[in-house]
Amino acid sequence: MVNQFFEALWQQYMAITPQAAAIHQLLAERGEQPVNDHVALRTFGTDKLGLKALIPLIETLGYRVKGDYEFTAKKLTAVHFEHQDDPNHPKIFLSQLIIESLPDDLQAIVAGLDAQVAPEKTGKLDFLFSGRPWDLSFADYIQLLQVSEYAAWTAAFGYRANHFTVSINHLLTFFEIEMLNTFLLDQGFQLNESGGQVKGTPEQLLEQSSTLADMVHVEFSDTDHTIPGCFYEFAKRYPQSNGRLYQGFIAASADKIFESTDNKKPV
Ligand code: OOG
Ligand code: NI
Repeated sequence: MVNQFFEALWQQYMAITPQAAAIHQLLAERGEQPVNDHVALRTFGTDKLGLKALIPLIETLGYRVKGDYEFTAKKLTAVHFEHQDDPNHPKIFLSQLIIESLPDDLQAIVAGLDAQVAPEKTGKLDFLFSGRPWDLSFADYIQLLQVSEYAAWTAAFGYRANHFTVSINHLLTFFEIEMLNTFLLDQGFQLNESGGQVKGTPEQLLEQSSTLADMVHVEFSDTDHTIPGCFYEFAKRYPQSNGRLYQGFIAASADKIFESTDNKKPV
């Protein structure tokens, strides 16, 4: 069931993220078999769609919440999950936008999206890879974008992984994150430079980098546009004093990873 869940998310992600297949291919040519460290999903913090509503879905897979995070400037909160029986299953990072912190006009847009979701839909696991469950106009997308890039992305793409993450610990031919970054840049991929190419330090037990999101053609209810979609992340974890690799996330780094979808202007 867990594997099927990640396979569904992966197929959905690959369909709009050509760089993911390209990076996989390049790694495979070096004899690598990438292992996924985690995926991240986004949502609106309403009663129907917020963390409280979605956490139980992920728990049905045997996952448990292991950490919570707050991003004050971006008006987000988040949790991360680890699998209770099998630590080799990828972790899941789930964040939500605090709706009450938005200006009234944007709260009204989000309420309009939320109202389009039948309550019974959010009770099933496949909701998490169902894509966008509402109609959205480009005008509303732009209005959200002016205040919260996260709100605009979530409105446009809905329920899907916004990134998968290559575990550098499992790579055979890359040891340092800088080495992988150089390889990706040489191959023509663009990296998220917010907070520097490498986010986090060995002392924090987690180093991360990410590409900039691929641009995706999206059908809005009024006109079609091409906007930033999903990206790829790379993570290297370090052992804790008990010898086990650190499994959490670093809020200051995550804050910058969010900006991997804030790269290019819609066209
Ligand atoms: C999640 C950003 C945080 C990480 O690895 O720190 C994250 C997002 O962009 O939705 O994935
Ligand atoms: Ni991530």
